[in-house]
Amino acid sequence: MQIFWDPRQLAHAPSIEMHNGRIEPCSETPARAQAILDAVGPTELPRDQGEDPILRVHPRAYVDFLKSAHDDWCAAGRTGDALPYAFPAVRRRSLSLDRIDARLGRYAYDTCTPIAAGTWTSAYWNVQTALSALEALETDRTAFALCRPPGHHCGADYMGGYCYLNSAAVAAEAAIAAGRSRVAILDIDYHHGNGTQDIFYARGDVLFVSIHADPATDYPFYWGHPDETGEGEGEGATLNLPLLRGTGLTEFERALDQALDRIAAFRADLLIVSYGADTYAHDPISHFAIETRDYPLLARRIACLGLPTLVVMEGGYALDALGHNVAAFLSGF
Ligand code: OKP
Ligand code: ZN
Repeated sequence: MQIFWDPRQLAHAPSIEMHNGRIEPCSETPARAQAILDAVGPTELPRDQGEDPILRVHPRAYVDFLKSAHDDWCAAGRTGDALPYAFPAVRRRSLSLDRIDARLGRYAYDTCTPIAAGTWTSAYWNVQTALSALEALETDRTAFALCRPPGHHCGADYMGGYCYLNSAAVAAEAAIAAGRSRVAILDIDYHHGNGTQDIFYARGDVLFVSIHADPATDYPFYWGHPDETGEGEGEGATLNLPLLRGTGLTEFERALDQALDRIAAFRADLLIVSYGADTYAHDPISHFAIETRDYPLLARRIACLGLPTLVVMEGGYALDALGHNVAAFLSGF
């Protein structure tokens, strides 16, 4: 299986995030990518397809914000990572404000998502990595995009949950632009992929199915509930399968079978898997009980769909096991 990765994805090296109201070291670090690289073997560089594919998902104003936010933060006399602290939750209207603090709050929904000097560079190459892995499906059945930082929490015009550009969504749109007509996205990160869900919520040609920790107890709380089923043309094209903390292989497989049944019924011509290894039993920020030996079993079930499959990396924070978990998952295809 071809694996795509660009070393410029290491440029994003934030040092802090807010967690439970306290400033803590950021969990989403370059070391994550290094751990995966050490375990999966040789990788290929992506081809640069420019900003056009990104702009099919993310508006120009948001892209420009991401590009300049850290410089604007420094120009305002700040040091370190840029973080938002004020959000337009009340009587939202489209104001165009210059002040960096106002723009950070406008384009974010949480305080876990710092902008450091290399954030744009990494997010940009992380999307190119996904796009090149998608192209590899012209000759191969499966391809892996070692995306980092992750993407599934960010929507069209907001960042959140360590995510800045949504690689799975950009890849889905690129596939449709290249002639695919029905794309299924299966999100099996521990956390609900609220950004991806939001981007395709009203779309009937992109099915979004997610297995994740119940948002009643876990981030991102406000999305990922079973009554979110899509709207308009997209009614019925969103399926959320939340699971309790402590879920292990048996329960996870039961949900996965439900997810795969729905994908088969949708008659997708492409599958994108948003894969998070934070379902791992010993993940430091998550609470499922999947073991390394379980990942090939999950992948094998997914492979049984017989669809061209792009696997995009999302979360996974147990640095000592992350590489083994990713390699184990890929070995099942
Ligand atoms: C991103 B992905 C822990 C804060 C947790 C953010 C979780 C984002 C997960 N210090 N809040 O889905 O793995
Ligand atoms: Zn996650």
